[in-house]
Amino acid sequence: MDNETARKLLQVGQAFSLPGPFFSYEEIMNGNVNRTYKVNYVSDDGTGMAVIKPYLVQKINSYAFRNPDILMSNIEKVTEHIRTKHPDKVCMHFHHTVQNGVRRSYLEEGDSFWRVYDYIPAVTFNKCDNVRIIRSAGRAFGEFQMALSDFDATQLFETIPDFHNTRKRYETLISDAKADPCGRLAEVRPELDYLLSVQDDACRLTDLYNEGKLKLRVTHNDTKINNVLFDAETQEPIVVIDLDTVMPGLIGHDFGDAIRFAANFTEEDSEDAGRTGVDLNIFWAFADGFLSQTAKTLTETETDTLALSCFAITCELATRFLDDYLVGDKYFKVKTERHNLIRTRCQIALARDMQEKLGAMQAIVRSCTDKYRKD
Ligand code: GN1
Ligand code: MG
Repeated sequence: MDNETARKLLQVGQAFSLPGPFFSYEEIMNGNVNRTYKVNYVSDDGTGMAVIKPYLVQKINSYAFRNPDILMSNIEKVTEHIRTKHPDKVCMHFHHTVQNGVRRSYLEEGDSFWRVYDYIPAVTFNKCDNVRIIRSAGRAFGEFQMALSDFDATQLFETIPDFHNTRKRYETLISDAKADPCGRLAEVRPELDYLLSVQDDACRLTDLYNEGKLKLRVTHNDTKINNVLFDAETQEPIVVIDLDTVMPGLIGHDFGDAIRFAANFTEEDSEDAGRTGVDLNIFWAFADGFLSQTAKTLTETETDTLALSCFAITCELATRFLDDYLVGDKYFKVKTERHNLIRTRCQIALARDMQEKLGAMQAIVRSCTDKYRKD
């Protein structure tokens, strides 16, 4: 295991005083922004018996997250709030290191930074057509939302400013398309034209918020279902992870992003545009789980825009993938040169299908909301 990554992980583990000999690691491929490794140590179980103790070590993408201090401060406050409110539940546990005499939960090295947390044995799902699991994922994100409903949003920093400000995302795309730094614009004209043609609908949530018609809550903002850890045996949710973007936000973005990812017939970077689209069974199951927790707290405008939010967040992500393609793949990890373009096309195919199914999606949201407002 004599390679640069192993040496780096060992060095990070030492800085965080992880006990016992380090013996192996594997990269966890979930996640398009940070790099995540499961590292294995041999440790003493307290009675003198050797046990294998895994940790998660993450290299944070400092192009996306410019300020580790505010990022980790948010996460510590949020996890502390959830731990206090639900002491019986599993919560994320971050390790600390001392750097320049200061105790903190990240290690800074040049322009990159690292953090370490306990590995929680679990399974995750990228694609899943089991409606029971999808309903549980919806419930888990709904519970997460409610766990933070009494959290003082003014304590949180914006880890990525204007993260779900769809208007700003469009402005960035338009200006980068004009500059066309990599000469890729000609190739993406159809995608750009489609996104511009739906701009007002895609930005409706942002506009409603700016007009004071949608409530600011504390939201997760990155609700892919692979951010819910499940118990491998019972298939019940254990904990919601990936708290980097927990910030003040709109509930529709959490609902919409989960649907965008989970209810798509294909993976988010599928080239099979013919198959890409919303699976209404999955949509229904997720909506049912999510609304079982949140329906009673939703305003009328939130309920009315929940289905539209799926379209909005899908278009927003398409603008982000397309923009990243135009500027030369700086933000998202890419496996091939055209990966961001493939992702853009997939999100556009999904958005087109959502336009057709919007009425059905709205009817499902309405019926689940009514159901959970009754009891
Ligand atoms: C990124 O890295 P990951 O998979 O948790 C991105 C999300 C996108 C998602 C698309 C901080 O999430 O906003 O929806 O990729 N996270 C950040 O797969 O930009
Ligand atoms: Mg994430």
